[in-house]
Amino acid sequence: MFRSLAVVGATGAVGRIMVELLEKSALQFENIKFLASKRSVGKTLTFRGREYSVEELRPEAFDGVDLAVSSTPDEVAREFIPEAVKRGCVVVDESAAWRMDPEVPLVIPEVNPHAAFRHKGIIASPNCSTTQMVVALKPLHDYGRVKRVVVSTYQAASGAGVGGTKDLIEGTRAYLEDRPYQYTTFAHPLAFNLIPQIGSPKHAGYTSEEMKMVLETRKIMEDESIQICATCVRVPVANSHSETILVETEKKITVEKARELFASFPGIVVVDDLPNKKYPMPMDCTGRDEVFVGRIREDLSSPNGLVFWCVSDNLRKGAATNAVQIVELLIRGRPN
Ligand code: 11C
Repeated sequence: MFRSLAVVGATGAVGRIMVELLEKSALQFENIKFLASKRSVGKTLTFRGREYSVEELRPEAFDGVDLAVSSTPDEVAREFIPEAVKRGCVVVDESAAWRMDPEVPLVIPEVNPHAAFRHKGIIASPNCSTTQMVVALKPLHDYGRVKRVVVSTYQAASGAGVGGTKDLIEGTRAYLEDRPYQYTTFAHPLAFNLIPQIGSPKHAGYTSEEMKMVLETRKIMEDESIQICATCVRVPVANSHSETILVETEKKITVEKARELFASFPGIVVVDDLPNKKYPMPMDCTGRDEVFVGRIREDLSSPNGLVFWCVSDNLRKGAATNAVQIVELLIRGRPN
């Protein structure tokens, strides 16, 4: 039974959306508390008509808390989550700290809900660019078995946090006014530019973000044989990540079949009408909880290849929405 809930990182970009989603949900808790770093202590926030003071994130804050949703930097998650678990709290964690730990399930409720119930105190929510791709791949995999994926991402500034959004806005303004701007979050100007590096160099010339897409996808899909080649690029878009996904399957999937598979999968919206200029775009997907797909077409260069465009709000399904859906799943109970 989960009677009390803590929202960790409640004042951050993802945390605020988690609070908003929890407020709108049907979930009921006897007690709820909002935790954040020392900097935010004393701030107040309103939840279902009541005002709460933000409390400091420290080990004792988890005493008597049954369940927590957490969005913090990785090093904070590494330090505090074991303290929460030690106190009997189950933590749904948005950070990358615990995702690849073999003891920790990595869960997207539409894709691998069963895994959540194998938890030993921590359930991880995937990286935003991984989540939207895996939601889109799942119905194709179930029908035709995915063998290989080539993905290029077009990732929004908000993926790098509030500093990323500020850099994009201030950098754009400075560029238009022909004055210098010192970027604080990005290593290069983002306004009117593209940066083909997200994360740090990780493996064989791939970045940490690209390797997350490879390793997290295999873990969630429970299929180590899926071959994935990812290139992750930061683009001057405020919010919502976009991806071009080329997928090769064992069994051929026609465009009509793919449309049918996508349309009947929970959490996917198909927007695919090229002659009428209709396809998902980051501006239209921001503030939405679903994964949008369009530009669905056969790969003319391989027999069983399918290529499509995929957009999703990285702060929502890529983070807050998925975490709150995991909470709902835990409370609903194991699927049959
Ligand atoms: C970005 N995907 O867009 C990253 C942000 O592992 O949760 C999220 C990093 C993560 O920069």
